[in-house]
This record gives sequence, C-alpha cells and structure tokens, in this order.
Amino acid sequence: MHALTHAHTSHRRLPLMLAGLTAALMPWLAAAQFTQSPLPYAYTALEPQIDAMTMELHYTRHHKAAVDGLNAQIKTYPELATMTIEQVLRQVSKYNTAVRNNGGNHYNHEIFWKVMAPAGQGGKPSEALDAAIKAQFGSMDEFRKQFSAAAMGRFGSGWAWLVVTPDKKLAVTSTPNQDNPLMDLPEITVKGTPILGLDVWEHAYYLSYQNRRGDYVKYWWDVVNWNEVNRRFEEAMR
Ligand code: MN3
Repeated sequence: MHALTHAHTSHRRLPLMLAGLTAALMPWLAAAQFTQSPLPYAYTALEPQIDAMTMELHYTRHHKAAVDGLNAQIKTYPELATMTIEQVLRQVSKYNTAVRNNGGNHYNHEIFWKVMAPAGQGGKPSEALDAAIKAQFGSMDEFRKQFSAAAMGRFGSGWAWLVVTPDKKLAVTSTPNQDNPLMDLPEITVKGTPILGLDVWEHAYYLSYQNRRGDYVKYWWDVVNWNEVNRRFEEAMR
C-alpha cells in the first residue's frame, strides 16, 4: 500500500486513489468463485433407483473436483471470476482444456441434481411441455425411447440431453465426456439449452448397476423431476 503513504499524496487525492484501488480490486472483492448448489435432497432420497453411496461420492468428490478445477483456472483467466458458468461455456473455445472439462462437468452436474427428485415427487410434464414433446417426437413414449437410445448409444462416458434449440424446438442429443450443448465447439452438432440431462459415466451407476447401463437408464425415469424440467422449458422458450 506504499502509494497511499507516499510523501506527496495530498489528502484531497486520497479518496480518488482509494476509489481507483477498490475498482481495480473489484473482481477479487466480488469473490466470484464457482460453487456447488446444495443438493436439493438427502443422499438417500433417490433410493432405490440411485443408492446413497453413489450420490455422496458423485456430489462430494466428482462434482466438487470439477468446481475446484474450474476455480483454479481463475488464476489463468481472471475474467472467469465475473462470468456465469453459462457465459463461460458459450465461449469455451477461447479457453484451455481444463476450463472446458471442469466447466462442462460443473454445469452438467448442476443440472443433473436438479432434474431429479425422489420417486413420486417429480410431478409430470406440463401441458406446454407435453404438447411440445408430442409435436416433436410423436408421443411421450417415443421421446423416452429416443432419449434412452441416446444414453445407451453414447460410447464410453458422456451425457444424454433434451434441449431447446435456438429455433425453439426440442431435440434429443448426447455429448461425450464433459461436453454439453451450450459449448461453441464445432463437434457439438446439436446446440441448445439443456432442460433435461442424464449422466451416463460409470461413476453415476456402477455401485448399484455395475455394467448394466440399460437398467440404470430405465429406472432413472422414475426419479426425473418434471417440475424442474417444466421450469427450464418455460425459461428456454422465452
Ligand atoms: Mn458425473
């Protein structure tokens, strides 16, 4: 702080200098760090479809590691501290692999926790969403079939998505690893705002289902939180 005690700093200039210093420090004072939203239910809440140990490890280790990894990149890219995760991902091609991987992983899990609820508590698709699904896929059954096929067809690790595309249509897609449909990358062929996402990494299901991804996907439908999907749909359609 030697500038503030410098011999020829008049006390008339001091307030101005303090204001300038505060402005320069704002990005750090704003303490923008990416954080995990609290899990909206207990680790046990999705049993038996998803076991408590899987939920706890997934939330406290896998997701947390992504948040820590993303925050570590603020040193390299200070502007990240003033951006939302959505803003980061929409221009992720400007950043390094660590931002892509950890940023994608953070965003994807934030959605995943929220679009699930204990069986019987997730409501059902709203009239508007139901109509849009029928218009796009023919029926709810056909939509579920296509979404499940996207989840099953993703080789290795990745995600299945229901998105609202820029022209306000629904689409089912899947992405590898930590990628998602918000990312401005040429290999993301279906871009849009995710309103439902399913994690098909083995860490999401291996303890209960071992290699049986098909069973995991089948029972996962029981814990979909349609109330949240409806809310995301409305927001994306605005
Ligand atoms: Mn995961």
